Amino acid sequence: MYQLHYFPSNANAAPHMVLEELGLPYELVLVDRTRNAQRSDEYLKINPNGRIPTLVDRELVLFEAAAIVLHLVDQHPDTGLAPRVGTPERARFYQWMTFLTNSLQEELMIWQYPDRLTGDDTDAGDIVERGAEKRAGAYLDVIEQHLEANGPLLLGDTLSAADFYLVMLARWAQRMTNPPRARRHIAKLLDMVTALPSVRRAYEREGVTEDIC
Ligand SMILES: N[C@@H](CCC(=O)N[C@@H](CS)C(=O)NCC(=O)O)C(=O)O
Repeated sequence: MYQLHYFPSNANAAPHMVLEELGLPYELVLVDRTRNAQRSDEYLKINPNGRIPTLVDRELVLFEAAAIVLHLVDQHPDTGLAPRVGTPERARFYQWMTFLTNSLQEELMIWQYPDRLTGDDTDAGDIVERGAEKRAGAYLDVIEQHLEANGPLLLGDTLSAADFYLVMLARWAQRMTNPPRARRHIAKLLDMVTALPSVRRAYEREGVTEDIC
């Protein structure tokens, strides 16, 4: 039985959708951010960054949402949420996973929490509007162009864990001036993926019932 340490709609959402889609047995453990539980001594023992999520898989304790997603799909290679290792399709899967987690996710973190960069006494407005939001928007445009040419999903007609990752990030980005959903092909992907029972169940179990993305 897997244990996923989570807080509603945090970076646990994509691993959670994968657990649901694969039909794996798991237990959710709330890390109560309203009480700063992510910085408690107990939690820091399993995630020294004080960040959510963490997956416990028997002796294996794993942080970083993307690593958790990759571990889950690797453990269940026949379920089709990632192409076979060594194929060009697998390489593209790595490309999109890395782009989402390394580029888009990081930019959205700066957009959401600019004060963490500036400190208290600097106006964070410029960082958000001219910096992070603009760069995140450019990354979303790259995804949109790719989907227009090669969609409807990131790997064409084949659902992969990378699509779940995009759904998670799109929810975070809903308040952008030009949010992900404003792009036609991304909106289509979001509609397709959020219609899946696994995605609905994952968000419902986290207590998220509205505006999935
Ligand atoms: N790169 C990490 C980022 C995780 C992350 O920043 N999680 C946020 C919630 S989405 C968090 O734990 N924030 C709590 C904090 O910063 O104190 C991952 O993907 O797992």
